[in-house]
Amino acid sequence: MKTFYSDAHLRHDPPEEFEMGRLHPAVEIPLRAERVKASIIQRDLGPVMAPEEFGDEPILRVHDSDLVTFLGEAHDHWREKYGDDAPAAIPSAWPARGLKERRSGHIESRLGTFAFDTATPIVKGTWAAARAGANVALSAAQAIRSGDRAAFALTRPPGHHASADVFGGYCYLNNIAIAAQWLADQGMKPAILDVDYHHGNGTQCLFYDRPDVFFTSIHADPAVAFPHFLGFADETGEGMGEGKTLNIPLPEGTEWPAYEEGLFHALAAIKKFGPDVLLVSLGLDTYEADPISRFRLKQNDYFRMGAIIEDAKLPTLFTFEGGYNIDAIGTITANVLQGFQDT
Ligand code: FKS
Ligand code: ZN
Repeated sequence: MKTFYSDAHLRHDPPEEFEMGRLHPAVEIPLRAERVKASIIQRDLGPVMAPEEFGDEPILRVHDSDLVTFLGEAHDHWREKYGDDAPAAIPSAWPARGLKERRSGHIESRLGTFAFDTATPIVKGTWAAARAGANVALSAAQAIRSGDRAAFALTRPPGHHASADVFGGYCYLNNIAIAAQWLADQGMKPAILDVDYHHGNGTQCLFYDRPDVFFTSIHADPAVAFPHFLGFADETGEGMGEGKTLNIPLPEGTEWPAYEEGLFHALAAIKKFGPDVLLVSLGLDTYEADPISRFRLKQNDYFRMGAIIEDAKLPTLFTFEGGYNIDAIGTITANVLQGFQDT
C-alpha cells in the first residue's frame, strides 16, 4: 500500500509538555514518524509519497474557521506578547463553568478558549506541520477514492482528540475526520475504527449526531485514563446519529485476548452499519512497553490486528495517531500494515 508522508511534520518539535504538575520532555516527537517511515521502507511495504495540497476547504468542512485562524496565528501572537525566549504557547487559564466569562482577543484568552489541556504546545512550526498532516490524510483518501485497497497516512501531529473548535491531546487538526468527511462528500459511506489507547473524543464529537458516519473506539476506560471526560460505554450517538457511535472501554492492563474480543465486537458493528470505506485511527500506544499507557499488547499481536482489520474486506485508510515507545514504534506500526497486506 502507499504511504503518504510530509517532512513538514519535523517543524512541530515542542521541547516540553506540562502534565502531572510539571514540565516533562515531550513524548510526541518527530523521531516517532521518522522511525515509522524507516520501518516501512526497510520492510518494503510500498512507496512513500508526498501529499498533494488540498487547500483550506476540506479542513473547514470539519473545523470552525475561528480555530483554523487561531492555530495559524497563535505562535506569532504568543511571541509578540512574551518574546522569542518563550518558544511554546501553552494555556494557563480557561473559561471554566461557574464564572461569568468574557472573551477578549488576547492570546491567553484565545488559548484558553481553544485548548482543552496543557500537553499540546504550539511552537513556530506547529501550524505548517498540522496543515501538512491534513494534506497527508486527504492524499490517502484520494488514493482510496481512486480504487486503492488500502493507504497509510503517516500523519504527525496526531488528530483524534481535536474537535470542531477545540485542540488538545497532542492534536490540532483531526486528520481522520477531515479524510472521512472528504470521502463522505465524494458520496462514500465511512466507518471509523479508533484503536489508539486513548478515546478519540474529538472524532466522536464531530460525528456524534451524524447518521452517515459510524464511529467505534477501543480504548482505556476514561474513568481512569485520558481524555477523562468522554469515551464511556453508554455514549451511543444522539439524534439522527443514535446508535452510530460504539465505545469499548477496557481496563488498564488489558492483554491481547480481551483486546481481540473488543476488536471483533467493533468490526461486527461496523459490518452491520454497512460502510464502503473503513478509516482506522492507528495508535500504537496499546503496546506493553509504551511509556505513557497501560495496555499490554505484544509486538506480534499487531500482525493479528492488521489481519483482523483486513478481514472486514473494505477499502481501508490508516492514519497514524499515538504510540511513544521510540524503539518499537516503527516495528509495531509496520507489523499492523504487514499483517493487513499479507492476509
Ligand atoms: C497521562 C496524561 C496523558 C496526554 C495524552 C495524549 C494522548 C494522545 C494520543 C494521540 F493519538 F492523539 F496522539 N496526556 N498522565 O496518543 O491519543
Ligand atoms: Zn493515544
